[in-house]
Amino acid sequence: MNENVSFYRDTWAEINLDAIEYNVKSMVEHLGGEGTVIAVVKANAYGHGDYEVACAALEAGADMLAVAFVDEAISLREKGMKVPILVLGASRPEDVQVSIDYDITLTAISLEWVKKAEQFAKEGVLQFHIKLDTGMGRLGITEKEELDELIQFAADSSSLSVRGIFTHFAAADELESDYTDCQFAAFKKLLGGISNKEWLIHCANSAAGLRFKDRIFNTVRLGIAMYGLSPSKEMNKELPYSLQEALSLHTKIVHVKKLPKGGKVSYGATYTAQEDEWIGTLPVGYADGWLRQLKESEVIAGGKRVQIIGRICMDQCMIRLPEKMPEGTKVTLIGRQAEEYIPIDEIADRLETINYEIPCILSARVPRMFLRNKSIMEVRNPIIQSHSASKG
Ligand code: PMH
Repeated sequence: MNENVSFYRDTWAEINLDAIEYNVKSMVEHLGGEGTVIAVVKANAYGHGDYEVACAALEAGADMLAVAFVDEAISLREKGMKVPILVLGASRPEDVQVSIDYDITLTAISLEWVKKAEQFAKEGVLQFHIKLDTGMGRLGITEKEELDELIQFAADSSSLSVRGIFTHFAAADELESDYTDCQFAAFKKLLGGISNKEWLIHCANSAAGLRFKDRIFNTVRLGIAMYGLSPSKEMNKELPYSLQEALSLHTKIVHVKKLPKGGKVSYGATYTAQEDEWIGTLPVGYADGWLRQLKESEVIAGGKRVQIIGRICMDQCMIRLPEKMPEGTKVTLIGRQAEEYIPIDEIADRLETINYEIPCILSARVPRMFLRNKSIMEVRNPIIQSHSASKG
């Protein structure tokens, strides 16, 4: 490991910032002037690393960021982020003043919320976008009357400023569904009569941005496709440009031993060697997000696919080696090694979930290494609070 790198274990995630840039640029080019890009970097940029991903996305042409919670927006501001940040989730009206202080744009989910928010805006002006619920059934206004009253209330207030209006699609990644058409129609109907040219009007997530570029209004809220993952498996067949997966996960064999025929491995002693076998121990386990259901899944060691055997422990798991391999051999759990490739979708399939969940569940204990031009630009290791730049 590079001696400047600030972590002290042999498990790390690599985030290829060139891939993030490529994915954002591709969307910007795909839209071709039809709209701009808001980079969705909530949940620590879907587990990738919020600040570094945000910088790469902005360099590639995104002009705004979106997160889920005020804490996430403050965290970005504290790291020096200056561009507009939209909080997509429902914020507490009590947190309006801190949001004004940090120049954070909130989401108004109802007239009642706006009235309460105004009471907490003691100094300065709260900027917000209005959320419309057109069929997601999660947050937002459904009735035109409430929307009109909200807009009037904000116009009459010196401490409130509407900056945009948006909705969210529930099924834009489903090729056979016409649900998005219904949501588009409901959105347009609610927008009817709104003519404020300064507002950002937006509805598209990655799936809608990729599929319906002529119907995105002003901007796309780009999440999963920025990380190089397809919004759904079926969309893989119809992508307007190829995506580059940004995250890979690696570890190293820390111990190698010969297990005699009949020998057992891990908790419950559930694995029995069928013959004399070489076993490698990896310093990665379920506390890192490498969940127990991944038992018997494959990883790449020495360029070959090998199998995890026995139960995955909190901090470690074991693999069966085709032959003796040296301790320190690099093992890839997600990504490419030699001719082999384990995409995030493969892990998602194993866990019977969607690709979104996989990078999100990699815990803070896994250091994130940020790469540009294949060399290390920075390492983030929250558990020892280091945020130091180190040139690789
Ligand atoms: N806008 C909102 C309001 C979102 O909640 C999300 C993702 C996005 C945009 C980006 O979507 P994309 O990643 O499909 O491009 N939200 C979620 C969610 O709540 N669960 O999974 C993804």
